[in-house]
Amino acid sequence: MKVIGVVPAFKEETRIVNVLRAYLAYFDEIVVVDDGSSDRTAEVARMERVHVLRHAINRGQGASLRTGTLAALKLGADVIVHVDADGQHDPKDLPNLIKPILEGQADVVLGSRFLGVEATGMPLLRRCVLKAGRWFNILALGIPKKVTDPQNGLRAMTAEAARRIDFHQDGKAHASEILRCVTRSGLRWVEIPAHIIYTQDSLNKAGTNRTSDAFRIAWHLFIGVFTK
Ligand SMILES: Nc1nc2c(ncn2[C@@H]2O[C@H](COP(=O)(O)OP(=O)(O)OP(=O)(O)O)[C@@H](O)[C@H]2O)c(=O)[nH]1
Ligand SMILES: [Mg+2]
Repeated sequence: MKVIGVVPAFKEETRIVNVLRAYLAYFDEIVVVDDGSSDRTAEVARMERVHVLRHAINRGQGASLRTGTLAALKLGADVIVHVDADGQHDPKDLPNLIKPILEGQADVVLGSRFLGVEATGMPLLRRCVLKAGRWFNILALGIPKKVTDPQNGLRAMTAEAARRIDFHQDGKAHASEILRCVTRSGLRWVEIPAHIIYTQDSLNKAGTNRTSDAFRIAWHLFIGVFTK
């Protein structure tokens, strides 16, 4: 089984090298998608044993994952893993994430920070926004209650599932759109506990971490998914 990691990256020049080095132990190949960063994200990533693709302009995490997933399929992946470039995921969770697929028990495996493992350093406000977001997903999008962490960026899928998951959101609303597709498509899915680490660095990242993100995501879902 060829397992390929897809790593979307936007302005991650100071973080991505260590992150990729840690991931390399778990993946056969890695596709990094530099999302039009103005810093040296692509250059530093290219020095590692990974494929680096680059968007000419910033298109968003969802668009980066779409680009990377298509590339992984072309590279012959049997299993594709979406995982962030900023060091918030714990690479040690990757074997557990991939295992249900390798054992033929699931087509899609979703990481959750709310399944018994305590997130490190998660601010209370972030926890509240994520919990409220979960109810938005349940009530407005019909995502099953069993999904505890709709906004988690850690997921693994078979190549067949990746071909079937048809998502169009370019920004962070892609996570809900993917979930909606997975839970309606007859794909076998499971959530597993996954660590998330919040550091001052991750919380300070420019252009992220705002509660207004949550409203933007809800709006994008409303116009892009809800009304479809
Ligand atoms: N913010 C942001 N991230 C992007 C974009 N394109 C790709 N990414 C990458 O997508 C991943 C997730 O982005 P983050 O901003 O860390 O989002 P998050 O982890 O869901 O939220 P935080 O808990 O606030 O860190 C990271 O690896 C980013 O580098 C983009 O346009 N904006
Ligand atoms: Mg992050």
